[in-house]
Amino acid sequence: MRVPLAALLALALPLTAAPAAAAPSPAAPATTLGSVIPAPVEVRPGGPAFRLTKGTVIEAAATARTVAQRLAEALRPATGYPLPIVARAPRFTPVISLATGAVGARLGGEGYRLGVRANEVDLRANSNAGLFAGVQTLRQLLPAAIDASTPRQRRWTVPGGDIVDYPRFAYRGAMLDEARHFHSPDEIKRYIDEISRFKVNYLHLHLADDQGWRIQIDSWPRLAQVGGAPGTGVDGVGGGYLTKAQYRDLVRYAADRYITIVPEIDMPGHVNAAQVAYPELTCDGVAPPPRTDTDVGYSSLCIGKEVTYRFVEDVIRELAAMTPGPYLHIGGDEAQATTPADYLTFEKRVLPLVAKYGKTAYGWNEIAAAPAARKAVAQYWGLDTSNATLAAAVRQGTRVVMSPANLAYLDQKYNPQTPIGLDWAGYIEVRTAYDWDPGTRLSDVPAAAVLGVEAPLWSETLRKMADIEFLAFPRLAAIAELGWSRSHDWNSFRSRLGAYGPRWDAQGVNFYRSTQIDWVG
Ligand code: IFG
Repeated sequence: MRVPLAALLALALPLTAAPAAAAPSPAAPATTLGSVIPAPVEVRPGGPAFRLTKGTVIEAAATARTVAQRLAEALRPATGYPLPIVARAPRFTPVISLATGAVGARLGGEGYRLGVRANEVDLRANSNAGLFAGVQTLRQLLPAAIDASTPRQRRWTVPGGDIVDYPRFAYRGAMLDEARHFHSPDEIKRYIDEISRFKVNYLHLHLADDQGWRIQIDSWPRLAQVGGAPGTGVDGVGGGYLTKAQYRDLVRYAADRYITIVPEIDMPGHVNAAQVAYPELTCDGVAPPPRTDTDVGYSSLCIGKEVTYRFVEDVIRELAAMTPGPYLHIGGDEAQATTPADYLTFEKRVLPLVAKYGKTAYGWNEIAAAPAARKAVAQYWGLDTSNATLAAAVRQGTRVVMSPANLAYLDQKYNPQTPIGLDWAGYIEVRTAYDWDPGTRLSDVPAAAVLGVEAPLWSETLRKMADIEFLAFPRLAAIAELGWSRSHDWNSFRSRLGAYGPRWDAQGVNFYRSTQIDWVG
């Protein structure tokens, strides 16, 4: 029986015209291209959505493989898809392509270009750090359920269009106080995972204080053995310390997420734990009683004794040897038990020791009084909008990281009803944490001298991971936007934050549902 040609052509056409497995047109994407925290520089929505399917591959050159691994780890649990990482995707295969190359000097080392098409997500950057930043954005463009830890049956769409993005400030930090309460390496790693989503790139660890010493130092072994013993946290809980192996593992874990660790040993004040372990570090040679209360400003190294400087140099040397990052933080705050003249003597001898071991000195803004601080970074934690001593040091070359305690201290309560946290700097709701500019906060410090911003989380009232998360989120997201984005719009931020809530729910993050935000879901 002859089949009319027209009938044959009608049969043949669909087989030849359609590309392989053209996906049915996906439902409207669950997110919009601009709903990203921190806000990207340029967002141009348009074109068809990309749909992640079990056939999707991740294409990455060998040099971008570690970032591709991070992406695969992020997408596999909730999708259950294999998402193989390949050097070259087969033709007509839905692909997420990661590649470094010259994508424009204005993007710098952390910027990226993200293009979303029907069958391809194209992520380009000058370096892997930029690709990693782009991956964090891509994660937020997928439905919130992508952060679930077990497979969900749903469409995984990414809205079509283009994003070009790069940071305002080079230093976008978080700080975790390990001394008042010791948080385990796994808790620190979880915090690293969570802050890396907001393109934070420094994690400052406060490793010693009056209550406890939290890092192994071989040349002074009793520091960790005694200062890190059980019962050395506030209220006698939260003892412990990081071995060098654990510290190095954290440095690597953070680096794999493009976060640099900044260790801090606070001196010449906040040293009671060191003096309990080594009484020779006091002026009278008598060990002070261990302290588990939350007073500050009562301890000081003995500025006139040479053993003090052997101790300081040994600690700096060992910290520098296990810290690839550029900064060593030597504290310098609340040295009420050190005379002003002794403080200057101490900083004059100690600040140059940091440089001797190849690092840039970093300290709380009180160090600005010392002439040697002109090559250092000062972390401003004051409540005021000017600081003459810091401004004078800046004129000599000091650079500044902004951590105003009344705006960026995540250990401050949200409001009087907040069950944990402190309130000496005032209540900090989400909008308070968002509505300021790190570049102009200090009227006598020019924006050009500001390296960036950091959100400290002191741990006097923290006991577990849920406490860290409750105080850190959502305000860390606000500070992270101040560090990364040039745009600043509270209504836009509060809307994007409301849409972010389901992601913290999907991750099991114990965030604070501020009444200032319309939380989705
Ligand atoms: N100030 C102290 C911290 C901590 C903090 C709690 C600085 C630089 C109050 N110093 O902040 O040790 O106790 O909010």
